[in-house]
Amino acid sequence: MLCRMAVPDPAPLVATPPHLLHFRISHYNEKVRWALDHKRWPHTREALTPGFHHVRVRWLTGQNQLPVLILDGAPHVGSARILELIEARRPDPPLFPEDPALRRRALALQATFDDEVAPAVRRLFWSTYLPRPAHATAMATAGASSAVRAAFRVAFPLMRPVFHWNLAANREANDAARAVLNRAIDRVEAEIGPSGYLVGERFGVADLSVAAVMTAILRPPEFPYPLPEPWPEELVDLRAAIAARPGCQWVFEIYRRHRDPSAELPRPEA
Ligand SMILES: N[C@@H](CCC(=O)N[C@@H](CS)C(=O)NCC(=O)O)C(=O)O
Repeated sequence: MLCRMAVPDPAPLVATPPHLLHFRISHYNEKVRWALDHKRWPHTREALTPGFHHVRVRWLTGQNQLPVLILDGAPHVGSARILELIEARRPDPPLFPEDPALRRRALALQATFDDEVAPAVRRLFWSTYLPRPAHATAMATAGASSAVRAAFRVAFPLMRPVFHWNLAANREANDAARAVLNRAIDRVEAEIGPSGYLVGERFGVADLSVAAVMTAILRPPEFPYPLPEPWPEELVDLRAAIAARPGCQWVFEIYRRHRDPSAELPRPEA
């Protein structure tokens, strides 16, 4: 008699690529894009519009912030956590130092720039746009459809108080943010080692995180989503006032040498 054995379904041969929900302009989002690109990990991206993203992101993750990386159907939030996941799933080329002491230093630098510097530079960046509806619309909706651009322009006066509140953007806070920016540049200058990197002998998570956070103001030419022209005058002045400092020149150099080309896949037509 012929026995029929139950044969399990074969595992799918092609895994679904990671899917990134992101804001094009954002430094936290740039950390994740850069890590995916550095690992040559093909992925899809979906750019959302600040202010219009809430329903989708809250429904998906229970919180409001991007980046969100969807891996095997599960959404992950927090750029530092996402970088860890990317490293675990795609170890080569490594971004995290193997040596535990170097790894701790690299992660501590990342945490300082994520938690203290990134909110301050974001406040400075947005403060130059909030008084200018046309500039803000062009910046926030770059790459979006004309319907989204028109809706943002109409909704901007209503959303502006929310942006102000979310960013805590006022004169005193902006002065404090400027001081944070100057201290951040001092810190970069103090941390650059003889290798030219912040931690150890090779490019890694500290360099990527610090340089990505500083793009909020520095906007190196290799940043994958250039700001629409013209920029607000205050942003031009702010960048010009710091760009020649060695810490900022280091950011430009890291971008020139290490900002890998995009590993984004074309998205299938909806
Ligand atoms: N700690 C988070 C911060 C992410 C974050 O602040 N994202 C901002 C964009 S720069 C955001 O999504 N803001 C929208 C909101 O708060 O509604 C990370 O590292 O990913």
